[in-house]
Amino acid sequence: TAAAQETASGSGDGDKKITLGFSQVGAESGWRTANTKSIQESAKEAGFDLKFSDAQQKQENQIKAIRSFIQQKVDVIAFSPVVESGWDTVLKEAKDAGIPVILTDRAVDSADTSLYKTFIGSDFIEEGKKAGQWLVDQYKDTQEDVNIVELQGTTGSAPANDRKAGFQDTIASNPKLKIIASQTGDFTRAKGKEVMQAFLKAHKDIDVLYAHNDDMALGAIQAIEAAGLVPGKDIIIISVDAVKDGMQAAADGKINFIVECNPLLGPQLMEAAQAVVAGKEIDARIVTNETTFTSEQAKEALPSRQY
Ligand code: GZL
Repeated sequence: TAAAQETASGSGDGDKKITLGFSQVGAESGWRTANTKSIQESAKEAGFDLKFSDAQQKQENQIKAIRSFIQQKVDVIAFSPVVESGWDTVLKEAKDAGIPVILTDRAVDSADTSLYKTFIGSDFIEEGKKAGQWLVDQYKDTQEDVNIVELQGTTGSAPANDRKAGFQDTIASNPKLKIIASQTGDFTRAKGKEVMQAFLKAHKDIDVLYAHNDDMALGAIQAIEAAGLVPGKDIIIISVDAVKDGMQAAADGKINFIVECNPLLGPQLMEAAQAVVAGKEIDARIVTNETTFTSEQAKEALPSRQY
């Protein structure tokens, strides 16, 4: 592999430059932009040769990129799988080529966990539960039904599946909390706005929006305001990510509660890559640290946010 060859950099002390092939989902959201920046900056700092590919949210492009990394005999492959299923064949090809694979951000549903060394990312079920618990607490004394609409992330993706499951399981403790409509906004502002417009046309009595990411929530806010309603007041909004634009909307009272999803996975990825190339054992699961913000807390935290 590339690590076996002396580096052309003439470093002289024989240390081998690690070549990392990374396949990114796309550039669909503020979260993704921050995640890409973290990976590119961390690779540079670690002195890696980074081969980076953007799949424009298409699984076939990620599979093509992984096959190309195998052809180039990179030392280690990492990727954020756009959807959970359909990876076993290409991951087996990487394993047969003796190239370790690291999952970041999103997980795969392969039964064979020997196909990758570790998964570095958030616990999305936990994120859904945090969102649901805040809503349960807000409405614990309600006598009326609370009508909720949900903007789901990319269909088939781990964050969409798990944020939905975690939220649903948690609000089930109060049967007055009802999800009256749920549809994918594909994690983008444009789609979030479009689907929220449709929700507003179909339902005159929406009390709460649960958006699986800030970009869809921000798109939905445009639709809510265009309908003459006040986001954060007429419709309570819960979102996930806590990227700068989302935190600004929260500080402005347009989003009422944000569950943080930390995109800064670069340093942990480089550390894990170094370890697997050196043949060291690493934890099979590395969970990212993250918290939650009310509007007040968002206002306080905003000045120190990195992304
Ligand atoms: C979550 C990540 C999701 C973000 C979205 O780890 O996969 O994808 O929540 C992004 O903003 O598009």
